[in-house]
Amino acid sequence: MDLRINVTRPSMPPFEEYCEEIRSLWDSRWLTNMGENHNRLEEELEKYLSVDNISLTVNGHLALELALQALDLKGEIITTPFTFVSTTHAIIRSGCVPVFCDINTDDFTIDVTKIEELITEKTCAIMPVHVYGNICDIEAIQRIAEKYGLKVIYDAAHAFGEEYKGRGVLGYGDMSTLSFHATKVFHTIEGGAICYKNPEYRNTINRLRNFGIADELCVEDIGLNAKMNEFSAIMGLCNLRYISVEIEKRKNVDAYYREVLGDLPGIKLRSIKPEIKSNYSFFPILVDEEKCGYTRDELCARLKDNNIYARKYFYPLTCDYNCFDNVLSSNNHVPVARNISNRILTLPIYGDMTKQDINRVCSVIK
Ligand code: T4K
Repeated sequence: MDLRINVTRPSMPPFEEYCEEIRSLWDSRWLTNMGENHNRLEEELEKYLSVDNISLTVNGHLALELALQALDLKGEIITTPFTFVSTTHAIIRSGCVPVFCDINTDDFTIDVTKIEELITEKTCAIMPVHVYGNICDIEAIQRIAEKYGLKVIYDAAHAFGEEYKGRGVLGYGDMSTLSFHATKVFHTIEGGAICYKNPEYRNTINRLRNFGIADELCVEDIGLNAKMNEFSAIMGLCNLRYISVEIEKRKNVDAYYREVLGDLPGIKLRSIKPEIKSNYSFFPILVDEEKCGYTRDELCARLKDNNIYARKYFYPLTCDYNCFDNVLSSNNHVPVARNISNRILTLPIYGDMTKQDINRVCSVIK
């Protein structure tokens, strides 16, 4: 049997480089709670991502929860169910109610033409998701948010380093949250961040991620523990040195997949709009059973038989998970999201993926 190919494979800095960087921790014994490397990573990321403010967190999920808490949101939040369950969890765990909007057929992000009909007097925010690094229609979302006085928090877990019309996407909306999980283009093993324009949020977010502690005698908010530790921060500092190379390698993988799969009947590749600079974090395909003679599930199973682990990101839709049975209304009208979710398959993609690996995946599909 050929070696297993997973949907992704974390990039790693050279072993010696990471070891050399963590050596200082044995002297300083400062391992977490906003250490030197944590603060350095915040500074370097602000520069690399061209964002005004960034606060690191222990993961992407808590970045979402902290963003919602820092903005003190109460009420309904318009979002999409075509996402990782974290987005929906964060809204509900923050005491808000997700209202599901349908998505676009071409880029799987929120369909901005359907947002306004979902707005009620209880709506407080929109939480769109830059799915797979496809960028939402940020200009239309901004117009709607301004018209109705709504906050915008982008779940930008997949959108590290992406640009829209030459500008970093993380500068849009009130806040954008990132995931630095091991499976992401840029990772800190586990980690995440909140990016925001308004510097006034900095104290609140940084206090909230540290139990709400203002000083030794004063706990100002009911916060939590969402601090990134020094080992993770150092992994981030090391990975950041190689991020351009990693994205370039992924671009080549993406291009080769397109070359081999481009004309295959029944397999639709997503297009990346010319105004977007992508990070090539996922390689989704849509399977059209009528044209190719097999279903997405059959293809996924066949790949697995060949030791290739593609993933059905995002199936089921988050609104269909049974943990939400008693929490969410069941009459969500999201036909496009449902159709895409039933046909989507994300193929393996990572910087070190060889042409031989890609040929193996494509030959099963063919
Ligand atoms: N919002 C969105 C839109 C998200 O997609 C995510 C996370 C979040 C919010 C929350 O961010 P975090 O709190 O996670 O930072 C994976 C990731 O764990 C998750 O971060 C990611 N999205 C989601 C799309 O994918 P699973 O449950 O599919 O992970 P798992 O363990 O099945 O791993 C996927 C593949 O990666 C495996 O086939 C093998 C490979 N892998 C995985 C790990 C952990 C490795 O090669 N090495 C590893 O260390 O969720």
